[in-house]
Amino acid sequence: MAAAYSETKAAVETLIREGIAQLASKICVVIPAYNASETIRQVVRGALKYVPLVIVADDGSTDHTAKFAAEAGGEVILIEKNRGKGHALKMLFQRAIDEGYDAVISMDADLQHDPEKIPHFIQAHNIHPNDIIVGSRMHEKEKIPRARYNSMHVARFYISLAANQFIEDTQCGFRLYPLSLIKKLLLTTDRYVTETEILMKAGDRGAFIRSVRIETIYGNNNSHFRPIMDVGAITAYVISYLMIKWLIEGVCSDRPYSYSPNNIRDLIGRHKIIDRLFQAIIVPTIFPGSVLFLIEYMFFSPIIKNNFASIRRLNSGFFKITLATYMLPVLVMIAIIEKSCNAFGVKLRFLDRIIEIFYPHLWKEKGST
Ligand SMILES: Nc1nc2c(ncn2[C@@H]2O[C@H](COP(=O)(O)OP(=O)(O)OP(=O)(O)O)[C@@H](O)[C@H]2O)c(=O)[nH]1
Ligand SMILES: [Mg+2]
Repeated sequence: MAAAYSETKAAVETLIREGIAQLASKICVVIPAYNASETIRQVVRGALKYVPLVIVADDGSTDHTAKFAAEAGGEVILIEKNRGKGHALKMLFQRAIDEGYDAVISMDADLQHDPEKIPHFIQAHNIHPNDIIVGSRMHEKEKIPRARYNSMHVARFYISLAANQFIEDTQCGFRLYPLSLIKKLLLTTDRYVTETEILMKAGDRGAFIRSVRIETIYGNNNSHFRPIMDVGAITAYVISYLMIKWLIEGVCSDRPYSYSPNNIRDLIGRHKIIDRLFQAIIVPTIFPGSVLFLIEYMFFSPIIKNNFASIRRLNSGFFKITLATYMLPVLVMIAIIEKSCNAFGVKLRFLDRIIEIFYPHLWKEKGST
C-alpha cells in the first residue's frame, strides 16, 4: 500500500515537472554571485530541475564560485573585478536576451531562495506573461530580523508609491522578469539599488507587479548587504525618483505614469558624478518639498485637473505621504532610543507599531488587496 502510494506520488511529481519544463522552455534562471562557493552548486542543480539553462555571473569572487557553478551545470559569465549585484544582473539580462529567452528568474546565490519554488513563478508567468513576479516573505514577519523587517516595511510604502501599486516585498531578489519589459527600461543604478529601480520604473510605466509567497530563510548566510550604505543608497535613489515623479505629476493633468526611458531622471542617472550630486541636493528637499506638493495637491486641482493622478487614485490624499515623510527622522530617533534601552535590558517595541500606523498599505484602504 505504502509502496503504491509512493509510486503514484513519484509519477505525479514527474508529470508536474514535465509540465513545468514545457512551460519553462523560454525561461532561464540567472544568478548574480559573489563568493558563494558553499551554496552555488545546490542552487544551480536545484534550478536545473525546472529550467533548461542557469546562468551564473561570477563577480570577481576570490573563492571557487565559478568553478563550482560550472561543475553543477551552469553557464558562467566571469566578471573580473567585483562590480556588485546590479551590474551582474544587467549582464545576465543581456545574455538571456542574446540567447533568445523570453523571461528570466533571478535567484540569490546563498540558498535564501529555495529552487523548489521555481514552479510557482513559472505558473504565475504562464497566467500573467507580461508582469513581474516577485517573491514575498512579508507574511513571515517573525522569521525576518526586526530591523530588516521594519526597513522593508518603510521601503515598500515609498517604492509602491513610485510603482503606482502595492508591492508586498520590494526587497526580495527571487523574481521573474519578462525580458520584453526589461528591454524597455534604462537601468542606471548599481549594486542593491538596481532591483528597486526596476520595480519603480516598470510599475511607473504601467506594468503590473505580482507577488508569490516564498519561504523566509535567514540562516548563517554570508551577507554582503551593508545595512547603512546599501539602505542609504536605496533610500536616496527612491527619494530622488519620487521627487521628480511628483514634480511632473503635480503640474500635469491625468498623468499617473511618469516613467519613459531617457526621461530627466535617466539623463541625470547616466552620469555617476552628476547623479551623486543630484541625490545629495535633492534628498534633503523632501521635507519642504512634500509640504509644497501637499499644497499643490490640495489647491491646484481646479486649475490642473486631476494632477497627482497616481495619488488621487488612492483616495488617501497627499497628507499621509507628507506625514510619513516627517516621521522618518522620528523613526531614526526612536530606533536609537530603543537600541540604547535595549543595552540596559529594557525592551521597547514602539517602532513596529508606529511604522504600521504611519506607513500603511494605501491601496488596501481603497478597497483593493
Ligand atoms: N554579482 C554579485 N552578486 C552579489 C553581490 N553581492 C550580493 N550578490 C548576490 O545577491 C544575493 C543577495 O546578497 P546578500 O548579501 O545575501 O544580501 P541579502 O540577501 O539581501 O541580505 P541577507 O538577508 O542579509 O543575506 C547574493 O546571494 C548574491 O547572489 C556582488 O557583489 N556581486
Ligand atoms: Mg542573502
